[in-house]
Amino acid sequence: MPTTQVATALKTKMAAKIAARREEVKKILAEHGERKIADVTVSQAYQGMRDVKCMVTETSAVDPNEGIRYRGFTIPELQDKLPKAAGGAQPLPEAVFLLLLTGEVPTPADAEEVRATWRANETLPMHVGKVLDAMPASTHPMTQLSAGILAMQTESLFAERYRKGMNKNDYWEVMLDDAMLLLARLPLLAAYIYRRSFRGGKHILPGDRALDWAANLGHMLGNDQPEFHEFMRLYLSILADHEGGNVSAHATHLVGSALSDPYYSLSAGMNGLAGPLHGLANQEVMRWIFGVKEKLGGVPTKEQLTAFLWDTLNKGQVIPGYGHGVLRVTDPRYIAQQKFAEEHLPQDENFQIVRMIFDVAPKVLMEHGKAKDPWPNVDAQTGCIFVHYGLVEYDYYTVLFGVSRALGVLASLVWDRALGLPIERPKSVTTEWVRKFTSS
Ligand code: CMX
Repeated sequence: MPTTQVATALKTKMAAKIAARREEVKKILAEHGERKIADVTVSQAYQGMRDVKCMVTETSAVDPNEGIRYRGFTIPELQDKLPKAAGGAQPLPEAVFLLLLTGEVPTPADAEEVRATWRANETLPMHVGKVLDAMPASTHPMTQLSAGILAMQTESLFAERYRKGMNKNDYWEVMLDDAMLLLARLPLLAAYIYRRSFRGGKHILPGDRALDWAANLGHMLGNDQPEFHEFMRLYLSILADHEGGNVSAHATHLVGSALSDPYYSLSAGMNGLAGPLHGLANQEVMRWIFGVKEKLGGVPTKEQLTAFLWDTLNKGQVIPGYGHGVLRVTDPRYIAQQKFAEEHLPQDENFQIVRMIFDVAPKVLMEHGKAKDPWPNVDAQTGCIFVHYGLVEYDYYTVLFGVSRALGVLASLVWDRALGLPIERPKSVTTEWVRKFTSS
């Protein structure tokens, strides 16, 4: 079994932060444990628990009018402050992981240590490929991702240590070991899925040991363009975390609360990400655009696009890439990708269409009058950029979303165990109960 000794300095730093936060939480609970932070209405109970403040996630927070902040930092601030690859302008996902874990902007040396650890531990157990190869190549890539992560559970240090008997104070440290190894393996798994599904099983070995995590994944997908590697760094950085209530984060956290190890927990989170109202929307955006182009035999006009949007709504379907459960503005993650596209692929035909959709879709959604947020979310912009770099198989996009999301949800799992958060068990009620309650 590989080791993660290089994470020793990180663990020492984390141990000090965890000790302080444990004390703080203990004090908060002793002094304010009975104070209310939310009341739950009947409609919230029936309608997705929107806005109910009922869990703690340390790594990030979303403001409806501003968007995501990782440990207090906006997306542009992350792009400005986090260490980058040599000659690059985008943050390194390695640095994002450290920031989410520690709350501190890491030094380039810190990010390099994580990069080297991940690259030194990139091995896919033999049986994982066999599990995937037993499935038809046409199996959806997200099914393969979830199954592949689950198949790797045989490697879980947490499960092994728990079975031998582990002090609960040690949970977080072993979670961190597992998270590091899982993240080291994830690009190999993701690339394996892509190459078996869309490139006839012609796999590409990991690249030069000096490559960073995102660039190496780009390489194993089959693209060595530096510009594509830069996009991979951006993409894998900005989708990592979106506070605790989104389906993938919440599912990972919930399953982890039963002390299921990170492999079980992340696999569960990926099943949630595979839903078309969540992460699968990025494939749906491109599928919708290709559908429009196919029907028209080319690029639509604004009027044609407006008609297609209405047609989608009138058929009782959603406009993929638009709307959000929390946000009420254009998603800053959309804007970050738009800026990248403006710089690197301004003339790209699909990018022009995405722009045109941005011009017309919010008006259509406002007129339609249902969506509380008529603005584009993170998934609206991604597909055209992937297509530009030759990644045309849109069914695959959510796998890359998943690789990124793993950074945030695994950092959160470490903190869940560090703070000793218990098994999650909210109370449900029946409609019968609601009827009695509302008639009293
Ligand atoms: N197209 C059509 N209708 C939409 C819509 C859209 N893009 N967004 C919301 N609506 C509708 C909802 O379906 C709902 O209709 P009903 O009242 O008939 O049920 C109504 O507007 C109110 O919904 P809401 O409160 O504004 O939105 P929710 O919090 O319920 O849902 C989301 C949020 C993201 C699921 C929704 O906006 C949607 O389906 N968007 C399209 C799919 C998408 O892009 N998802 C990706 C989100 C980002 C991510 O997680 O990756």
